[in-house]
Amino acid sequence: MAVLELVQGDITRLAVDAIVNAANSSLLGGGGVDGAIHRAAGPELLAECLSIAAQRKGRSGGGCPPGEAVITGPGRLSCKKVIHTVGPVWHGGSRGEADLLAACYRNSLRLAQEHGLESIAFPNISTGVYGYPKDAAAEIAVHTVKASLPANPGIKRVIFVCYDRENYELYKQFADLR
Ligand code: AR6
Repeated sequence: MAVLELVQGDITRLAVDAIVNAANSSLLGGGGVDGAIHRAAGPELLAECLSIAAQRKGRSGGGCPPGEAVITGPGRLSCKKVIHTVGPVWHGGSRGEADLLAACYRNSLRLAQEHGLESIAFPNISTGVYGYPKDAAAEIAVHTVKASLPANPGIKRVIFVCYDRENYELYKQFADLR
């Protein structure tokens, strides 16, 4: 079974196989963790995202609809791959936000498994600009990852990376994170 870890800090600094980006449907970058990842990765990452967005143009939801995930190379980052997933915008909870957020974690893990990536770092998807309540998002993140591990046996380490103190304190309440 994979080890679940908790870290407070900047996800771009982590030595892992896969870094997950909380992107938007255009895949063309933005603020928050998306901005930090693109700044650290450089223009090669944006070029790859542009090409994926162009290939997927015309599908509903644009380059990457909420809940789905795509994978690129790392640009200048030291990881092997970046997995870009799009979290739901919080609208009060009645628009399928919980299912979409869970799908982000599930689809990211599936892509990591398919690409032979053994360690994966997640930011707290949707809890910044997209306004998802942090406590509910933490619960979904930890629960979904645990439930998805048996189907993805190649994954040995999952790291939850909390940038802000509030998220870090919330995740600390899960006794099985180390
Ligand atoms: N490392 C780890 N986590 C970070 C970092 C970092 N360097 N910087 C911020 N966070 P957000 P969202 C945390 O807003 O809510 C973008 O513009 C932050 O504290 O990045 O999914 C995209 O392009 C927060 O807990 O993502 C989309 O348009 C978490 O990352 C939109 O924001 C997520 O915050 C996506 O919104």
